[in-house]
Amino acid sequence: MSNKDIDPIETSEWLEAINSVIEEEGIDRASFLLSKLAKKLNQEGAIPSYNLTTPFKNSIPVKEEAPMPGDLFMERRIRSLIRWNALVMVLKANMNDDELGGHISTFSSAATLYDVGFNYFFRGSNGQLEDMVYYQGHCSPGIYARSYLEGYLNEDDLDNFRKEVHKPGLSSYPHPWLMPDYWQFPVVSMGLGPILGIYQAHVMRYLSARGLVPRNDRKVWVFCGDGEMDEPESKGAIGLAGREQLENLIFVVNCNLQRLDGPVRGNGKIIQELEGAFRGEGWNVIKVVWGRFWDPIMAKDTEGKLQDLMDVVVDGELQNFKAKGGAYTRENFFAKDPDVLEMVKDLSDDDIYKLNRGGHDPYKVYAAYHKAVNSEGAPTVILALTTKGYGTGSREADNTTHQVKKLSMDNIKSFRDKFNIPVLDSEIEKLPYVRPSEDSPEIQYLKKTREELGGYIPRRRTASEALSMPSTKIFEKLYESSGDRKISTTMAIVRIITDLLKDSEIGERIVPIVPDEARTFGMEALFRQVGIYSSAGQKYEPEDADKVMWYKESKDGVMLEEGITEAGAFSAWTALATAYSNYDFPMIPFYLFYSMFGFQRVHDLSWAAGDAQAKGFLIGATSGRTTLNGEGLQHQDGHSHILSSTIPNCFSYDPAFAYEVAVIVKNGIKEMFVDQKNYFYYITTINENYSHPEIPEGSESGIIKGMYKLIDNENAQIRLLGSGAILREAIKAKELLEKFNIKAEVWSVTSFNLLRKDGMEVERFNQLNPSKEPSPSYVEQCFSDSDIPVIAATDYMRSYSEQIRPYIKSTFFTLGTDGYGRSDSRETLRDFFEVNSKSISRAASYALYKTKVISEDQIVDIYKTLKVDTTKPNPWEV
Ligand SMILES: Cc1ncc(C[n+]2csc(CCOP(=O)(O)OP(=O)(O)O)c2C)c(N)n1
Ligand SMILES: [Mg+2]
Repeated sequence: MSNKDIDPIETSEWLEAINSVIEEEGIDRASFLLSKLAKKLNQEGAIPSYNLTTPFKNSIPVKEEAPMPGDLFMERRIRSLIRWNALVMVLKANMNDDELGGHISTFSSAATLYDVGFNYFFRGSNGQLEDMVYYQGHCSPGIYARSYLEGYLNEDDLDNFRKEVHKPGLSSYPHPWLMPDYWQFPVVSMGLGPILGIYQAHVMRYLSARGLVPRNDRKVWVFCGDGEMDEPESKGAIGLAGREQLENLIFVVNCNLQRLDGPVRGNGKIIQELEGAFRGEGWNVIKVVWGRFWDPIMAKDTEGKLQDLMDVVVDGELQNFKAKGGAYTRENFFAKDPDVLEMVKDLSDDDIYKLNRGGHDPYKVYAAYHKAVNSEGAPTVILALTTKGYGTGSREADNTTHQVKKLSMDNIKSFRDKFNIPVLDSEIEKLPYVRPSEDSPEIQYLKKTREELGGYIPRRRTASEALSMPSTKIFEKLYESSGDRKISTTMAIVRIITDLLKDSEIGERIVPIVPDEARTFGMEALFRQVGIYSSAGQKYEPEDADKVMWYKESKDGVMLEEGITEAGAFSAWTALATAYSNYDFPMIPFYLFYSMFGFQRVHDLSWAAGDAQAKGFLIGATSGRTTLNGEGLQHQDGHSHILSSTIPNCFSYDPAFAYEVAVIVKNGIKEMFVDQKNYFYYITTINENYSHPEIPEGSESGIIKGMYKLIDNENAQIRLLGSGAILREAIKAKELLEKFNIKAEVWSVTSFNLLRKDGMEVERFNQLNPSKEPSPSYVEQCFSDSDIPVIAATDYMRSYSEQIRPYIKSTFFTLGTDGYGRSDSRETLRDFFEVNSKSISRAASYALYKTKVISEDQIVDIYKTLKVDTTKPNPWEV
């Protein structure tokens, strides 16, 4: 399309026509007509050229702004005190050499955005479910400062900002693990807040659609930085929010135009860019660009010349206008067009500098929030223009402002003066916190606003309902031998989940979650049995409607089939795994995924789930480097148990038999949902089919603790430890060794991670109590009857089983799958990685040779029979 106007008269006739429609019939009618015209153009083959962005100005025209009902001046006084106390707590934390850090500039740019929310919108939890607010992590000082004015925190608390080891301390950022009755959502790792918030809103609607937790008009507010929006997680799920029309979701992006090192989009416009991205995904976009001091100037802009300048100015320059002041702005912005310069001729340089940005104007922010909470049919994003380091004098909008932790006395005084803080020059060096007396109008106003909104936030619910145990039959079925029937442990877990879904006690709490892998795990029967949740129901006849296991989507479906997004599915799991706290309604989510695409893919989210005190099951289905055999290097996981072990409250298991899976899940439900411990479980299951024995008597406690003796052997000379898929190789090795007259016993290790935890605890206890008789670790207890050599083999890297070395007093060798995976048969892969029965036998005979149980002739003979290739390169060779 050419931009050249070849017939200006005709153009003005069209413009007049549309103007008269706007005036006489309104903007909606005008938009309708234009969309009809656009459709016609499309039919003729034109590609629409109108873009997704609107001019760089406020989305809400002045005449349509909802008026803010409260006391502007009172609120400014309160907000100023919050600003001051937030500043002081960071300055104090950095007065000595501790270098505790903290941030001043982030909250100073966001204070109004939060304040308007706290004063008018964020609902508390008195008698209702509170709004969920994902605060931007670096704003924490401002949130603490408000809680201080509210009387929840005291000066000692503020003085202990970032001094958490000796309580009471305030955590650097929002961490429910560290402040369990305060913060609800761990967010400070950029991008996690946005994706977790989106799936929270999605889960809220899911719970309500199933009739479990009524949604009412509860909202999820997600506050984030404009730099943060570059994280793939931040924007990665906005399509889901648009598609699912999550009107319960409000994003507030604080567009202060800067991130840590410099401008977010020096050469562009982040607000415009985000507007296009969000609008394209079906969101309501509300831009809050200019504050009300601009209104009279904008009113003069009848020809759109000022708007033209606003539309082309880049963010790097906008930053300069705040960093360099009014004279600079007059010269480098307004003076670009003489007519625009004329519009500000009556303003002093100082007046120009004070032309406020939308995100610092409570009226504009109120109008935006008001529109957002009353919008229907789509999520809303508010893009608010602010200034980073607002109020910090010469540090305002400077490129280093993010990391400012100390301010010069001049800057502190200018901050005090700007916000009229009642601190005298004689006191200011001491940096006093300021809290008016309890009966002061400020504190009374503050308390009243929160009372009207239903109480204080943030607060995290720590107590929740204890669930009852499901029918034990569900688990006991798997305690029996499978006989000749060959099944996989993945099938076993799916059977448990299927039965749990039908359980009369806790059936409704069970949620299977998959990222498009249900068929891989043999879960397709659940499609029809419980349905897949879709807010739209099913508007089409599924292709397989005539089949038994047809693809059923429904509005009250139970299963969450999130599509190919492990980060998204994990975020949904996190929302359900914390439902006991955030919805006061415990849910039991089972998230099944390829184990390689679990922790390795989304470890930061898993870490945050631990912080959030999530409870539920993560199932690394089709796991094991040699067990998921045909999929090759990127799929074959040999380290997820190492990764899971890094999360303190994650209990991980690598079971081999169906009864082990059953015991572990039963115990997990008991621990997490009946005894209410804040753990979550990671269980690897495999897709290798074999027959399963019945549960050995008395093995339950060992299965739970991490190890039990599976095959006893009187006068055994060696112990073989096997785990998951490789346990059966250990059993075969026992039989192989018998051929060489070597007697072995076999142990099933369900969790080397738990054995290590136990060992560490016991070791520490012994160190702390030198005069007491040393206690044995669980491993030592198990092996106390003899000190024969031990061989451990797993489908994971050697470091997984190496963890128990300190607790084994005899000769100990480990075998594992170090190195990159590759495709081949299981048999070949186990030979290649040296975790098969032959390799276990090799290690066992070597251990016996080293301990002089067998002679050199014997070992030579054994190696020959086993066909040990001494020239084979090691599998982890690089
Ligand atoms: C995943 C992750 N990467 C890096 C950081 C370090 N970091 C903390 S704040 C920040 C800049 C934030 O900029 P922005 O999102 O614009 O927030 P602002 O402080 O400007 O409001 C960075 C890079 C982090 N917290 N998380
Ligand atoms: Mg920023």
